[in-house]
Order: sequence, then structure tokens, then C-alpha cells
Amino acid sequence: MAAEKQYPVPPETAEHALLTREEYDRMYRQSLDDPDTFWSEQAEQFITWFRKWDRVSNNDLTKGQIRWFEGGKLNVSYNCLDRHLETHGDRNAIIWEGDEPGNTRHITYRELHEEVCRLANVLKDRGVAKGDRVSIYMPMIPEAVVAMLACTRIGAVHSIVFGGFSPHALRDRIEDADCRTVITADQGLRSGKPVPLKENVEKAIDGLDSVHTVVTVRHTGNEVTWNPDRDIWYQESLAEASPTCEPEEMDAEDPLFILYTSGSTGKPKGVLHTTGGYLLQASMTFKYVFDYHDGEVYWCTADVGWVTGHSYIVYGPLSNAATSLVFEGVPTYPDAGRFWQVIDDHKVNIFYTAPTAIRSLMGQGEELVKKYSRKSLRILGTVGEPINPEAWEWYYRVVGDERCRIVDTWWQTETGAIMISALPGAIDLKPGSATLPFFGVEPELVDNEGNILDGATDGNLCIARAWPSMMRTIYGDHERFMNTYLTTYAGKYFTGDGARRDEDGYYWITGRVDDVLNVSGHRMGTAEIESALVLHDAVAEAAVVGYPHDLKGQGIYCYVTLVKGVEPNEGLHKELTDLVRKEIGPIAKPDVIQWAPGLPKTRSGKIMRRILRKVATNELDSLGDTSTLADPTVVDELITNRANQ
Ligand code: 6R9
Repeated sequence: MAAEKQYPVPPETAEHALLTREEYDRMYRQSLDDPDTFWSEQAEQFITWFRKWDRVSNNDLTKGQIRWFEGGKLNVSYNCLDRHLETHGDRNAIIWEGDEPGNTRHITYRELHEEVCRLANVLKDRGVAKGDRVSIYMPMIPEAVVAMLACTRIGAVHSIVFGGFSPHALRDRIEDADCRTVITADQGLRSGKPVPLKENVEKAIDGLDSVHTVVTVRHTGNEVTWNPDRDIWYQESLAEASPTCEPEEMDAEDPLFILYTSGSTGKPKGVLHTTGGYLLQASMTFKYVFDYHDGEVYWCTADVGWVTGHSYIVYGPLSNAATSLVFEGVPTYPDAGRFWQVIDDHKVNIFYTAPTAIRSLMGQGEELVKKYSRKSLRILGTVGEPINPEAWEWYYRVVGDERCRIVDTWWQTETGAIMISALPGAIDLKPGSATLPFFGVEPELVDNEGNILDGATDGNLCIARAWPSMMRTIYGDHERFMNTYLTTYAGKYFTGDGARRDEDGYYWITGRVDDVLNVSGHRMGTAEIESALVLHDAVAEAAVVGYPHDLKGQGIYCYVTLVKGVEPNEGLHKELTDLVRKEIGPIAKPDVIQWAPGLPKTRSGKIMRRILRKVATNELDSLGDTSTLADPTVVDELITNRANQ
């Protein structure tokens, strides 16, 4: 095998970085050999506690019991706001860049604190109490951050639903967590086009009488329908509310938020995170992985609707008193130079984005990048999916001018914080590898029988012990939590990802080993898309698989069997595409719909997805054994139909 390209840490980077390789090695060793001492020191350093914990850790993965810092009391909004006021009250907590260039706002820590207190009081006034769930369905505006922090201030549990999700998906999530309050905006804006958020909320809660309050931010100023018993305007109610609100004392293990994510089967799972462990690891990874130095401007391009937005737009940066840039728009509006323009305008030092964005901008050429200086940049991060070495090299060479360190950060909604990543001053880089585990993270590769594989090898990626920001359960379904993550390989957390470990102990994530797709960094269960397709009267059966897609990483390939007597046609194709958009949202829009008179099934009726993946990828020479199929001729039919598409 050709030697992989390596990018060692330059000595001057190591000199100015928070951690060197020696420090990483020492801390990593301590984090595994003496975890309670390690985590207790970190918890003292990163978090302000109202009361110290009685016990650092109390975990038993075989029972699904994960507890950190039991008896400790803290408040997340206090840690993200109040404690910075004396020293950094006038520092920008948020720089907001709207969809239209030039539309910006700056919000200091003092201003953010006041606004959070006001909204917290409004929520209390409407009867929201500690432990209640609040649904947030918002565009990328500062009020989304205010909404999150206001919930944490009073101990309410937020459940953010990505603004690109359909009313149907929103309703499911509101119902599943029994949210009785929804915070939204009149509309969002993306590349000049409005997103009808309030209207979607109306549709989502139609007939759901349990929802007693909808708080709406006036953002674009369009007309919205109004129910005076239920609806209140954000701006008006905040103006009347008191600007002081005592933070609720929360137990370290009190729930902090629920965030829905796709699994390989059934409906989305409400991943539950708790207060102390989550905040500690979000805070600590932010500081060390991005090598954050006091006063720097940091920009993560994710949406707060995803976990990356939770941990690395809000909780990680704000708990460190950083300035976090919140961006409403898209990378290609008004043109594909937008990212670099924003970086120059706001002197961004640390930039964190997704491989799919890098790949799409790479296709637009270097000119648009070179037009801007980008000289403020120091650290570049990626997250969400494996980054192909070509995109990595382009990011490094063109965007970073071969001067910026790249951190490829592997983690999941379930892990709460970054698990495997380089540290800028400590770890040599290899393009395409997430490199080495963060403190306290013990990765293990196992074969399908659960045997631990040593040395350089491929395997199923597990984590051998609990870590503070680990999810605690699936909201309302602990059994599903156990079955999805903890029983496949007893006593370990199973990530659902495959990985390779090389001779240097570096990890290379190879992608999902289950029926979860990763489309432009968004996770989607094939089962969810199939359920949407079969809602159509003309559809008898559907099977969805992923296939390699140049820009999106994976594309959505749907095989659809129509009911007897219905002939495929263009109109039907469009109806099915629209149906998936309506049921789940635009991110789940099928890339290919192939009509399939029959699907390859085993004699026991199980769809052989392996074969469908091969046909989708056009790897027809390696279909493998088809003799166990109930009807092997369906495969020939699929191949012919594919060619005629
Ligand atoms: C943070 C986030 C998690 C899944 C994960 C994996 C993929 C994320 C990655 C990566 C390779 C990286 N993934 N980061 N794969 N390299 N740096 O994305 O959370 O939306 O829950 O997705 O994304 O497959 O299992 P989430």
C-alpha cells in the first residue's frame, strides 16, 4: 500500500497550542487508568457548580445505567452566561449573519443574559416548569439560542426540531415528547426563499389540544394565522417580562434536552442527554479540539436542529465565553464565495463545517475562495460524514492556505460530544482519518460475533466504557435504548459505524454498517423513507438503499413496486418524490426512483438489501450469491430496468 500522506504538527503550532503530544498522551492515559480523578479535575476546571457531586461515576452498561457527578448541582445557562458577565459581559456572545449579506447583529454576553432571563420568565408565566418539554422549531436566528438557554435556565427540557422538517415530522416529535409549548418564528429564510415555520406549526398541532402555548418570533414580518388563547409574540411578551430570573438548581443527572435522530428501524429516537456530564464534555472538547484561545471568533455552520449545533454553536462555545457566529443562510447564496466572505467580514479564527459543503464549493473552483483573504483563519474542522482525501486536501491547501490545522471530528447525536479527533497542537494529520480518541474514550473494533480485534484491522466500532456526555436513554423507551446500542455487543456501546484502525492506532471511519443513510451529513433511516413511499395508494412495496453520490456522500435510491394494474409514469414519479418531501422534509427527497416489478427476497421474505445496493451502485459483477432468493429472476429484471431508466 502506498504510504499515506501525513501532516506533522509544525513546531510553532505545538508551541502555541493548549496541548502538546506529550500532554495528550499523559492525559489520555490518566483518563483511562484513573477516570474518576481525571473527570473530577476536569469538572472542577470547566464547570461552576452550585454544589459539588457525591460520586464521580456510577455506570453499568449491561444495565443501561449511566450516571455522572451524582448529587452535583449546576445550571447550564448560568455556566454559559452569568459567570462570564463580570469579565466578559461586553464581549460578543453571538455574531449573527443573516441570509442576506450585510444583515448582521452583534449580541454581547450581557444582552444575551438579559434576553434569556426575559424569555425564561415568559415561559414560567405560561406555566412551563422544571422537567416540562418544550419544542423549538426555528430558523438560525439568535432567538433560537435564547430559546435553548431559557429552557435550561428554568430546567425545562428542549426538543429542537430542524426547521427543514415537515409538519408531519414535527407533530410526531411534539407528540412523542409530549411538548405543550412550541417556540417558533413567523418564517425562516434560506437563499432568499421563505420557509413557512409558523404555518407548519399550525398544521403540526392541528387538533393537538395539549399544546397550550406557541411563542412566535417576528422575523420576516409576514402575516400569520393567530389563535389568541394559545399564541404569543416573542418580542411583545419579552418587552413586558422582568429581565432577572434566578437559574434553577439542576441535578447533574436531570434531563437537559431531547434530540430526535434516525435509526435503522421504525420511528426516530428521542436521544436524551442530561445536564452535568453533557455540559462538561461539550465544553472541554470545544476548548481542546478547536484549541480555543480566549477572545477568538468561532463559526460552526451547522443548524441548531442537529446535535452539532447544540454542542458546537451553543453549549461548547458559550460555556467557554467564546464568540459564536450564527449563520442563517446557505454556502451558495448569493454566490459560492459566501463562506469566505463571512470569514473575512467577521475575522473568523476557527471554522467548522461539513464535507458535503466542502465538496460542493470545491466544484466551483478556487477563484471564489482566493477572492477573499481568509487570513484570520487558524483552525478548520469537519464533521458529519467521512471526508474523502481529495476534499480534505482542497480544504487544507485552498481554504487554509496550508497554514491551518484540520480537525476531522467523529461523533454522534448519541455521544453528545466529539469522540475521535485530532488536537491541533498534538496530533499529526492523515487526510481522511479522524485520528485518535479524545480523553476518556476507549474505542474498540469487534467482529460480527463480538470478538475484540487487536492491532491494525477493520471492524465494527464500539466504545468500551461510558463517558460523561453519553446519551442516557431513548425518551420513553429504555428497552429500545438497550437493544439499539448496548446489547448487540454486551457491555459496550455500539456506534452503528464501521472503522479501520491503522498501524499508528489512527481511526478511519468507513460509514454506517446498519440501514442508516448519511445524505449530506444528515442521518436518515431507510425505513422512514420506505414508510413514506408506501403511503401512496399506487405503491405495494418499497425498498430504499444508499449509493455513492459525488456531492452528498450518499444519495437516496428507491426501489418501488406498484400495485397490480398500475403502470409507472412521470406523474407518479413526481407524486412519490413530493410525498417523501411532505412526510419527512426536503432533505429526504429521493435521488433515484426505480420501478421494480419485484424485490429480491429470501424464502423467509426478508428483502436482500445487499443486492439492491449492488444494483444501485452498478456493481453487477459482484452481486454475490443469489441462489437463496425466493425468485432469482427478479434480479435480472432489476438490472434490465436499471439500464432502461
Ligand atoms: C455529529 C453528527 C452521526 C453519524 C456517525 C457517522 C457520521 C459523523 C463523522 C462521521 C466519518 C466523521 N459521522 N462525523 N463519519 N467521519 N468525522 O454528525 O451526528 O447526525 O448523529 O450523525 O455521522 O456515521 O455515526 P449525527
